[in-house]
Amino acid sequence: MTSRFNTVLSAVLVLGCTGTSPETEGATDDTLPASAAGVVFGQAPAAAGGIPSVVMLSPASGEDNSAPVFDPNPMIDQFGLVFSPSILLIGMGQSVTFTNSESLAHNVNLRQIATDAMVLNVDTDPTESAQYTFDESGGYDVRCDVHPGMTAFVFASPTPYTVFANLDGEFTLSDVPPGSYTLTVWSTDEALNSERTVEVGEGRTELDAGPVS
Ligand SMILES: [Cu+2]
Repeated sequence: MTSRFNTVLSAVLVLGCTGTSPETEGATDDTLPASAAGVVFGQAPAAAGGIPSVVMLSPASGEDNSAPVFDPNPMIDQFGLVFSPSILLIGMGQSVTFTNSESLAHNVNLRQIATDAMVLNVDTDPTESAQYTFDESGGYDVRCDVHPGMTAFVFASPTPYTVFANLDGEFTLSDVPPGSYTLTVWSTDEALNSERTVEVGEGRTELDAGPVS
């Protein structure tokens, strides 16, 4: 049994060497990065209720997940009777500061969409601010109870490889290291959510991010 195992192992090693030597020769230019990051693009569902789809790539277990793509100090200001920005992408666990830069009394009413739970409801008088830490991933509606027209949207993602699609559903995500990922698409219309395993290569990779049929 042992000798037969060794024979098989040797054959694999020989095949491995034969298969990799041309690539090794081609990679001798040391000006090239060891692993060129890829660009991922494709078509996700169109916006639902004015909220764009969120496209997330979660690295397979053991992969580095520390790419610093989110604003380290995310803020939403209240000025001119609007929240600005009106949509905000953050990393799960980040704190968002809600500021009020005008001489009107506002309020921040934050609702977690998945649970329909109100997680923050504070008055923000002129020059005051409020803060909330998004320990749970997902989408959140932001409203001002004083001014019903004031709305915003926050998405807290568990992975740095995350982007809002445009209103038509088109998305592009840059600087993604090649490898295996779970592609998750989130929409306020739950019927459009999907999850699938994908491979990201060097260069450009087109991914189908539509509903799984
Ligand atoms: Cu207001």
